[in-house]
This record gives sequence, structure tokens and C-alpha cells, in this order.
Amino acid sequence: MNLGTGKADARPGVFLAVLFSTFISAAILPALPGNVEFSGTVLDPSGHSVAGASITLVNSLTGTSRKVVSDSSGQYRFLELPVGTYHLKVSYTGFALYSRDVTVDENGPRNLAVTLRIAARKESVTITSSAPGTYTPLGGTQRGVNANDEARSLNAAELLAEAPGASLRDNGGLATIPLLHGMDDDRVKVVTNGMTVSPSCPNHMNPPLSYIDPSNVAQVSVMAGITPVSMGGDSIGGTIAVDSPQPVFAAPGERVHTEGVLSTFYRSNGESYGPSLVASISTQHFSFGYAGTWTNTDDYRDGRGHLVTSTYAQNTNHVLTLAAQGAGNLFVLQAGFQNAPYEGFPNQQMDLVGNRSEFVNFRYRRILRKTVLDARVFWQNVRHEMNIGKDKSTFPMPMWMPMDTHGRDLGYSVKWAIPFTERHSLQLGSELQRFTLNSTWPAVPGTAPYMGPNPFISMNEGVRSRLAWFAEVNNQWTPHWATLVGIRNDTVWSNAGPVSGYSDMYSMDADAFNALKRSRTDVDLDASALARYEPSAHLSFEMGYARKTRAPNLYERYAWSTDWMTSGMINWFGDGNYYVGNVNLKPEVAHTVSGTASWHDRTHNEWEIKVTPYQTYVRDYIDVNELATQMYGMSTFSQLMFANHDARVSGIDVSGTAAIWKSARYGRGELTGVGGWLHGRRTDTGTGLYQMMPLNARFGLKETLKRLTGGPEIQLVDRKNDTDPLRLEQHTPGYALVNLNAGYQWWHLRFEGGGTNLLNRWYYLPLGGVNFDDFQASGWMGQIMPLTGPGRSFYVGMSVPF
Ligand SMILES: [Cu+2]
Repeated sequence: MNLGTGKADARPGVFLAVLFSTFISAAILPALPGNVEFSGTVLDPSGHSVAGASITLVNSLTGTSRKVVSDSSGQYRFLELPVGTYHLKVSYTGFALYSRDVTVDENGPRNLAVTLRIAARKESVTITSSAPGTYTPLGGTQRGVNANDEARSLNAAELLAEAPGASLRDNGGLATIPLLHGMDDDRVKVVTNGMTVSPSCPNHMNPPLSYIDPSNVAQVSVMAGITPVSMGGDSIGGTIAVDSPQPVFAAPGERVHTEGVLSTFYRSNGESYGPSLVASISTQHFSFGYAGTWTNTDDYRDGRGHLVTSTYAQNTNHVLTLAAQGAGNLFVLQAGFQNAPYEGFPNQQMDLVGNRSEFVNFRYRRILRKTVLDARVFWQNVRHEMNIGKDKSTFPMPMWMPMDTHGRDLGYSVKWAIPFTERHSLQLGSELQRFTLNSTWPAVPGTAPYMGPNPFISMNEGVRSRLAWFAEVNNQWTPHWATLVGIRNDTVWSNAGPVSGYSDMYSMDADAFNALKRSRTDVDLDASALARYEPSAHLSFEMGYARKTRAPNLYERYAWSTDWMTSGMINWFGDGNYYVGNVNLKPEVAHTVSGTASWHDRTHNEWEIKVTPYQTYVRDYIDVNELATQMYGMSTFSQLMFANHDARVSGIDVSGTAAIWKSARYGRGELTGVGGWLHGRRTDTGTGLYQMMPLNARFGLKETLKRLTGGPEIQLVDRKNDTDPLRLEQHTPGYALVNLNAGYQWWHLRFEGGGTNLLNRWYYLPLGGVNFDDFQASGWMGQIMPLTGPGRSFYVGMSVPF
């Protein structure tokens, strides 16, 4: 069979793509073996066959999909299917969406029996949501979020805790910041429902994942290692995509479909609790949905019973979704409102005393012939207020320092997937993101000249606009070889208007800043190339290279004050230090080489071991230079200016699963493990980079026995003694935590329960920064110490579908 390149001349785009593919690999395409058959049966939980279920297969490489419907005896059959890996989805009204990966080769699978479960929650049965044109790199992970994850996760970032390559920096209760392969914060692209929003706070108290509640998350995807250009941009560490459930539509033959779930949780340490509601009413063509949550949490206690102050938070989220589908079109309009009235930050001088945001996100998806167009337009408006929160008011100094920040994001993203044969496809895309930022700190009466008589203009019409385009080609050259190659350009324009301080005391810095040429244009060129080789049904290898660029953020460039107090307000590192911007910063450029080897059973369902070594060299890594140091009592702090220095990060991720028993009596037992080691260095000084997660691993045993799932988990973290001397980062000892998770389905109700840190171990968080609250409580006299993690906590959760 030939590859259909003869048809290519009909369309110039196709012709160019083929030319491009040929350019990438001079390999002459060998003839492919004949296509094969894949068949099976759909069953309900009692073993009866299900007629009329939709079975969809999405080719992992090309993104092309095929759909069949099961016959009266529940049988389904795909004929003439090219060999390769597929994502299988089976849906039928009233049942949870079934989904898994399958490897199709000469032997089938034949007679793959699929047993559907009763719909628990949020697992919509729409099949328009499959995403052709997506290639999932082996080093990436994608997983659905279940009710148990929601009951124990305080914020959406915590849903990433088990993803290989990811680690979490403790920030406020809602504002945990994910790192990928040691790359923190802005170095990781975070996409929530297709939107990219910027943290507007100078302390990053409102990072992108703080705007979405775990109860409204259906799926998280983590691309560590080599991130294809179509998923990256303006980031060097990888991409995290968090998606809410797809809109629900009534099934064929159903007039009006309603569904919803009401859930609630309680966690003992910090007494967190809150209800959430997800509900929708739909016809086959229209859908109206609502998702809302309210959560409240108090300060937690560490393993020695010490109250860790400023770990409280409260948050409300409301999201409305209007959707319409028909004739290959899907429209989704989402609008939402978020309000966090307070949230403490134990590792900051300031706390959040208000964060209100509104967003609108419009998505249009169209299937035109075989191509798929996916376009979004989004807007988000944030008003953020900081001050010294309730727990910190123990120090006899001016305890009032309001800081008001206003951020707006406006953007679009367009992706067009063009599968021109079953094995070759092209994806084109463009993105725009315009971020506008104002930050004013009102004068505090009676404190002139330090904090008055005028307001302090920290950021005046800061603007960061980014326009991007990319092209990416997927090729399945033979049943065993595939490549994904892309190029991308992001142009970033940054600027900020003139500033002024509280008083004349700040004039020298303000005048110097105002005299600078502040407008900057960064032209970033990215490229990624991945090659996958699957020599057998048990082995997969992937190798890749990426060049990734991130332009400086607005505070890195335009934080202008070198004054000691005001520069202490610029700090998203939780290290207690004082930061000054640098207009002349260059974008950081990362060159990453990474590979993944995966050993697995034929179905990827019984066992798998995955190993991903990587090395990144970052030219002009945005680090810091020391300007000054100062002692307060027994503690030293640094004033640091952002500066470009080269750096290198090497590491390895290991993950695996194995089904270790399976019987009617004892159910199914599965062992999972994930671990990582990494090492980060400045290449000029040879010193450590900030907040590199020490060697760590998690092992879990999960049993599924009828309606009960769950098991114990052990989390091991090595001591951290490779630290950043410039930020005065402290060593932390190693520790081990034992957790237990369980879920029980009774009729339609689901119950969750378990505990974290069951042995009540006392430990320092390796990525928690310093405990500034305790230092402040000592009257700025004591020795500042790392932040301690929460002690033993029990949780329960319940969800009621209706
Ligand atoms: Cu803030």
C-alpha cells in the first residue's frame, strides 16, 4: 500500500507538508504491511451486552479517529485498521466513559471485552471531545481526576503530585506552584481550559492553577521532557494542561438530559471543608452547565503540633458553560467568577486580602472534511489586594501596607490539525496573549516619607504582548517508527510606563527608571523534534531535542526600586529575600535532550516501566546577582537583582505500574511507583539552583475489590543539601510519609476517606521556602527556618450524583 502522497498535489498545504516531512527524514518509506482487524464486545457491569454503544479509536500519532457502534449482541469491529497505538473510548448514555490505550498489531486485539461502569460523575458521554491531531509524547502523562483526588487536594496544582517530572512549591493554600524538571513557575506553561493567564501579583499569589477548583477538573496532562512546540511556547520547562469536563449533550434518542453531582469534603488538619456542585441540562444540540465551589481552610499544625500560621484560605468559584454542537461544529462559551477574600502566605511578608477575577472563554471547534479547527478567545480580569494578614499582626511596626494590583489577560489560540493520510498529519497554530498590569500601593497616613504621602507606583501600565505561530508535522513512517517535528516563533513585546515612589526618598530610583528605554522586543525561536521507535509490542523508545525560549516577565524587567523595604515586596520565591528588576534581561533559551524508554505488556494495562533521563542547558537562565545583604536579629537576607547566567539541569524520572494480583475473591491489586532525581547548577559558579527537588519517590498499592478501591502510599524524600547560596536557601532533612486513600461506591453515592502523614511525621518542606511568620513573631530577631509541612490529617468526602 502506498502512503497516498500521490494525492498530495491536489492541495498545496499537503504538498508543503510532505516536502517538509521529506526534508526531516531522507529515509525511503518501506512498504507497510496489510491492515488488521480489531474487534470486541461491550458489556454492562452485570455482564449483559450493550447494543448501540459508541466505540472510538483515535490514532495516537496521526490523531485521526474512527467510530463504530456496537450491534445487537454488543459486538463491535474495526476492519482495515493500520497497526499502531490508539486511544480507545467507549461511551453509552448512563455509563461512565471508558477509555484506555491499546496497541494494535497483526494479532488484533480480537474480542477485547469492555465492561462499562455506571456513570459516577462528570464523565460526560459526548464523543465530540476527542482531539485529533494530538500526539502524546511517551515522557508525558495524562490522567483523569476522580472524586478521591478531589477530596484530598487543596488546590488544582496538588492534582499533579504523582506526575513523573513534576514537583510542587508550597505557596498559599490555593496557590501551590508546579515545577517540571526543576523549572519553576513562569518557566512552565500552564494552560487551563485552553487559556494562558499570567500571575499578576508580585509574589505570584495568584498563579494560573489557583483559578480552577479541583472539583471542576476532569483531566490533567503533564508534558515534562520534550514538549512539542504545539503545546509549548514562552516556557522552557514543559507544559501543564488542566481541563474541565467537556460539555454534556443528550444522547441520540434522548430528549432532555440532566445530570449533576453534589460533593463535599472535610480535612481534619486545618479543618478544611466545602461543598461543590457540577450540573448540566442538555439536548442533543444545546447544553447549559454550572460548576460552583466554596472552600474554607484554617491554619494547619505540623507534626509537632506547632500551628503554622498564615496557611488559611477561602475561595469561591462559579463557572457557567453554554455549549452547542451539530454538523461537525462545537461552540463552548464559559464565563466565570472567582473570589478569594483571604489567603495567608507563611513564606511571604504579605498576605492576600482579596483576589477577585472574572473570565470569559469562547471555544469553537469544527471538523471540516477530515481537518479539525480548534479556536479560542479568552479574557480574564483580576483585582488583587495584598496587605499584612490576620496572623502576622504581632510585630510592633506599621502593620498596614496595602498593595493593589490589577491584571488583564486577553488572548486567542487557533490550532488547525490536517491529517492528510492516516499516517501523516500537519498541525498549524497561532496564539496571542496580551497581559496588562498595574500595581499601586496606597499611601499609609502618618508614615511619610517611607510609605507616604503619595502612593507608590510599582507598575504603571506594564504590558507584555506575545504573538506566536507554529507548524508541526507527525509522521508514522513505518509501524515501528514515527516522528513529530515542529518549529515555532513567539515574539514578545514588553513595556512599562513611568513610575514614582511614596515620597522624594524614592526619586533617585524612579528618575533613573523613567530615563531608561523600557520597551523591549524579544524574538523567540523554538524547535522540537521527537522520534519514536517501537520494535515490539513490549518496548517503546522515544528520543527528542527541543530548543525552548522564555522572555522575562514584567517584574523581572520592571521592578524598579532598590530601596530595602519596597524591594522586599517583590518576591515570588518564598525565600524572604528582596528583589530588583533588570530592564536589560535577555530571554532564557533552553536546549534539552531527553529520551524515554518504556517496557510494557501488550495492552499497557497490566504492567509498565518508564524511564526518562534528560539534560537541559539554559543559556541566559534568569537568575540573580547579589546587591547587598542585611542581618535582622539572627537571620541574614539578601537583596538580589535579576541577571542572566547559564545553567544546567540533569535528571531522571522513573515510573511504573504492575498488576500483582487479580482474582474474584481479592479483586485487582496494583502496585505503582514514581520517582525522580535531578541536579541543577549554574555553569559559571558551579553553585546550586534554587529549589531543586531532592531525590524522591512514591509507592502505592491500590486494590479494586468490587465497589471498594484504595490502599496505602509511601512518600520518600531525601535530604536537600544542594542549595542556592545566593538566596541563602537552607538544607532540609529527608523524611518519609505514609498516606492511605480509599473510596467506596454505594448505589450511586461515592464515599472517600483516608489520611495523609498518618505517622504524624515532623518535616521541613524542601520546596516550602522560609517560615516568615515565625520570624516576624520573634520580632525579626530569631533564626529564620524552613517552612514545616502539615502533620497527620484525615479526610472524608462524599459525592451524590443526580
Ligand atoms: Cu499578592
